[in-house]
Amino acid sequence: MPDYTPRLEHKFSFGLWTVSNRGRDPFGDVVRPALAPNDAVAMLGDVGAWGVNLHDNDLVPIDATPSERDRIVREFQRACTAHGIVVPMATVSLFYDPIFKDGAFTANDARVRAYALQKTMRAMDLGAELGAKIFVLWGGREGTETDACRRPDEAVKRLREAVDYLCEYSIDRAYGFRFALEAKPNEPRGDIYMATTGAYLGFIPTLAHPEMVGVNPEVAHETMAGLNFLHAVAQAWEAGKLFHIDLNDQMPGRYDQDFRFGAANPRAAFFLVKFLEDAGYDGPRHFDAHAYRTEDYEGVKDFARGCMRSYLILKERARQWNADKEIQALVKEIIGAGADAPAIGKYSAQGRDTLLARRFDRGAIAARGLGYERLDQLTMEVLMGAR
Ligand code: GLT
Ligand code: MN
Ligand code: MN
Repeated sequence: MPDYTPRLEHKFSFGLWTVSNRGRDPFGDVVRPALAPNDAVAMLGDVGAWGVNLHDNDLVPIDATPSERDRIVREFQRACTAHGIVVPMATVSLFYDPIFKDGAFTANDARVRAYALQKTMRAMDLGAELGAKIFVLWGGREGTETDACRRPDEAVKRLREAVDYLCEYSIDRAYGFRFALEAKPNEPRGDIYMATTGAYLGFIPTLAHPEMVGVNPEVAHETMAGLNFLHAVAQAWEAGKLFHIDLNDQMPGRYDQDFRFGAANPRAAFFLVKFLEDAGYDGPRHFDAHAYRTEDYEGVKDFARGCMRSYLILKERARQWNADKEIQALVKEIIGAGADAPAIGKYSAQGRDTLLARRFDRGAIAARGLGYERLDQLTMEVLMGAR
């Protein structure tokens, strides 16, 4: 029987806001009592997680005095040490306080934009103090209900100015942060700028320090946009930009569900885990999800354990898939097709002439069945435990 026990080397992390989620939604109030940050850390230690991530105000109230802040941080550090939990990532809430009702870095009021930068710099101070090396920026309110309010290209310019400024701050303070930008198509705004991971991958090369900035794709967000999450992750990975990842689950076309990892689409989750493991991704496996509103804190633990266990089960299934002789023979056949084709490679006059002179038997090539039905069925049988 494979061992599905989470271990530190798996780098499983949870946002403080995930296990402390109290089940409030737009139609109903909280269903669970408040969970203090230090108790959340104890819970994470108990279920076998490796890390905890946080927004500034998940830990320090927005109106805390400097001495209150320092005491809270000290006690939190003590709790992390006591429960063997690290803080790999920090972020900033630029969406909860009413001041951000028109966005933060892209807001029309210059005071809001300046305050957003100040708040983020302080959140970076906090993250650095806790040992975080990744800083996530999720622009939850960087968007619109009406495009009459600003030109969308102006929003892009403001966002660039803000990220450039924050990179300089990280360099100035020698924090060594890598920024991970997180896309979402909509909710809580009618439309959010930078709706997809692909949009951020296009934005990053326009920054002053593109090497410091990558992405934090989230399963639910790409799925809300009706996209294939794995493809976004793979493109980010190939570009060297997969700095962080938010694992959860989501049915397409619904509100932002943030379900337990693997709960809605285990097939997509399988291909994702297989990709991350095959590629050698060694960053945090962060679960940005929360328990059903039906649960008490025992149910929250079931939720957290379930995220990690499903990841490890899918990892084991991926190993089986890679070791399955019938599957591998099929894959070899598929990938080896057309071995006599002229090599493409780098453009040259000789290669050009060979390619232009080649006659292709279109009919014969097209007539060949590819065997993907069999391959997919075998994949599903591995996934369903029938092999
Ligand atoms: C919020 C959001 C998440 C982001 C978090 C980071 S906060 O819960 O729904 O997707 O990753 O700001
Ligand atoms: Mn997220
Ligand atoms: Mn989400």
